[in-house]
This record gives sequence, C-alpha cells and structure tokens, in this order.
Amino acid sequence: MTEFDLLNLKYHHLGEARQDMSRLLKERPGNLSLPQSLYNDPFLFRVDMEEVFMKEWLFVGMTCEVPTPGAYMTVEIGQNPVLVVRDRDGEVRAFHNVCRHRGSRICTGKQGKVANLTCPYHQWTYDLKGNLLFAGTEMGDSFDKGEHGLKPAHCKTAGGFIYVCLAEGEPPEIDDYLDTLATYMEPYDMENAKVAAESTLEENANWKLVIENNRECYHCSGSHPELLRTLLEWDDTNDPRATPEFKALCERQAAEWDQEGIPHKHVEFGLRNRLVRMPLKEGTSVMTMDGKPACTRKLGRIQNQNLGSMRILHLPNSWNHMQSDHAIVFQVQPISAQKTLVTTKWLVHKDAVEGQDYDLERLRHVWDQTNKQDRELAEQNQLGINSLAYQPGPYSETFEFGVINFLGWYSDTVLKNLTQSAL
Ligand code: 3BY
Ligand code: FES
Ligand code: FE
Repeated sequence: MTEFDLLNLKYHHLGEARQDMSRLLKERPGNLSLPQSLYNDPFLFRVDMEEVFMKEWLFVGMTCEVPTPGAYMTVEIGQNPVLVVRDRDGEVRAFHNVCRHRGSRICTGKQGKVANLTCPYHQWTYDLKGNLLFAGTEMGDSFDKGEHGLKPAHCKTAGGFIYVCLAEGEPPEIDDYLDTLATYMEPYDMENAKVAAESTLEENANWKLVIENNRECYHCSGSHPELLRTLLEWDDTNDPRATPEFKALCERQAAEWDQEGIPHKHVEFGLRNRLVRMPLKEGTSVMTMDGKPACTRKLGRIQNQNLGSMRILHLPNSWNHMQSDHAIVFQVQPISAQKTLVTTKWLVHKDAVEGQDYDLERLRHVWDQTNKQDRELAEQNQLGINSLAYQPGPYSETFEFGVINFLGWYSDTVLKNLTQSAL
C-alpha cells in the first residue's frame, strides 16, 4: 500500500468494508457519480476485485494470439497469474499459472509456444490439458500425479474472443451473449487475424473511472479531435440524442449491410454486453486520420469497406471496435485503487504485410492519441475526486446513459455477489 492509499483508508477490516460497500451501493442515487471511497479506498478496491474480477467473465485476449497447439499467453487477474493455452485438439484452455509443486509461476513470459508446460523451478511438467506428466523421481511411492494437475479456470471462446472466469463454482451465464457474438463475428474470421500492434498504458485512476470515461462521448468534442474525424458521437441507434438525419444514415447503411449478410442490429444481454454496428461519418470508412482504410487487405470474407464500426461491450473490462480492415480490442486491468492498465490491440488479416498492406503508424495513430487523451481525462478525474470538495455529481441522461448503465451493472453485480458469498 502506498502512502497515498493510506490517506484514503476508511475501514479497520475487510468485513466492515464489505458491509459498507453494500450500504453505499444500496443508498446510491443511480443518476449521480459514486461516493469518493468507491474510487479511492483500498479496502473497497479489494471488494471490487473479489466480487467482480474474481467472479465475473473477463476478456483476456484473442484466439489468434494462441494460433496453434502449444501456443500460450499469460495474463494477470489481480494477483492471479493465469495461463491461456491451445491444446492439441485445438481447444483454448485456461489454467492458473501456478505450479502444483511449490507454487512457482510456470510460464514466465507474455507469450510463447511449448510442447508441454514445464515449471522453471524443479521442472515438473504438465501436458496442454493440465495433467501432470513428470515430477522427477524424488517424490516417493505414495505420490499421485493424478492429484496434482494444473488448476483450471473457466474459459470460453466465441468469434475470436477469449473470456476467462476465476469463479470457484459455476460461473455466471454467458452463452446467449457468446452465441450472438459468434454470429456477429462470423464475417471477420478472427482465427485468421493477427495482432499488428499493441500498447499498454498505465493510468493513475480507478478502473471504474476508465470504464466510465469510455462509456460516454460527452467528452469527445473537447478532447478527441483525431477520433472525431470519423466517429459519430451517437453510441447506438437507440441513443436518446439521435437525430432524423442520423437515423436515416443508419437505415441506408443497414440496407447495404443486410445485402451482404453483415449483422448490425443493436442487441443487449442485461447491461453487461452490447453489440451494435454503427456507421462512421459520411465519406469515411475506418477510424484513421483521413477516414480511408488502414490496411488494403480486409478481414475475413468482408468486401464492403464501409462497415462502420461494430462495437462490442463486455463489462467489466472490455470494449471493441470491429471495422472492415482492422479491429481494435481493449482490455482493462485494475492494479490498485488508483492504478489501472489499459491494453489496446490492433488486429489485421494474418496475411497482411507491414509496410506493404498497412503502415503501422497510420493504423494505430488515432487510437494512440485517443487513449492518451482518455488517460489524461481519467487521471484528472481521479485527482479531483480525491479532494475534500468532491461530491457525487449528476450524469446527463442523454449524453451519459452508458455510464448510468455501467454503474447499474456494477452495483447489481457487486450486491448480488456480496449476498451470495454471505450465504
Ligand atoms: O470507445 C468508443 O468508441 C468511444 C470513444 C469515446 C466514447 N466511446 C463510446
Ligand atoms: Fe514447480 Fe517446483 S515449484 S517444480
Ligand atoms: Fe474518450
């Protein structure tokens, strides 16, 4: 805990914090930003981690990042190292990246390819389904390898997205969303995509401020000149601010998309997931500085370069933009009450050649700028919230309905999980 964190510590023990979290969320007026402690108290941050990040489905990466048997990647969820690996049957699996001997991390790099998973400490070796194959000759006669396999984490994939859930028992229901995601992603064939660029920004802000900022475009005109070259500020066709011209543009584009069998209709799964394809500004095709495609090779079976952006929201940790030539996926990783990592990946067709089919700088420029601007906004937001003077302020129902929805999901989820863990 930093000195900074100590200043914001309001509880003596976790039980007290859990109880107060419940009270704060129950008493919370739904149209106001949260009480200060929910953005900066280390104990309440811990409750967020236990009740949201340890129990809900999280986006952890793309299946094309583990393209072949033995390809793996590692992620950290709070203090839990997790390993995602493709097994010999082509299935993507997740395990706790923790050796069953004395607990060392097994895969130490971010990504790699292996035949088996060998712990660097004493070389215990597991197959790609997590079975312990080899534990040397020194473990004694009574040692049962069958009892020492890697601990699995729940893992599901759809449309190229990988989701992991660390819940101990049954994870929350997610299959309806995943079925729809698979249908909406079919044109993109993301198994045959690759990560062309990746960035991770460390933001001095609570993870909820990062998501809140992403859920509204009220701030766009003041902060995102590059993004607004192409992005329409409407978030979906039900956006309360939608004008007749905007609705007409949506209808015209939707008719084109229907002809090619490109899914676009707005669908929601509770407040947690939302998919919708939105047009970009007329005369632009993708989110680049000039609105022209960044990659000459389109993704999957896509022909039409004007697919706007298909937005995929997955609370608590991801939003995404699928375009005709490239995809941008975002992943949020809370580190502490006031520190969050935001990872962005730009994906193109796997056969696209850098320097020939796409220029890396051109591909990433708009969202690199946008991410930096958003980091600054989230950090300034946090600094003001830490003040004695902060008091929860009103959200605009028209501009900030996405924030209201996010906090509705957050609050319902924490209250549901707190109640279940109390049983
Ligand atoms: O992620 C987005 O597309 C935008 C950027 C700003 C607001 N948000 C909905
Ligand atoms: Fe992994 Fe000893 S801790 S082999
Ligand atoms: Fe923004």
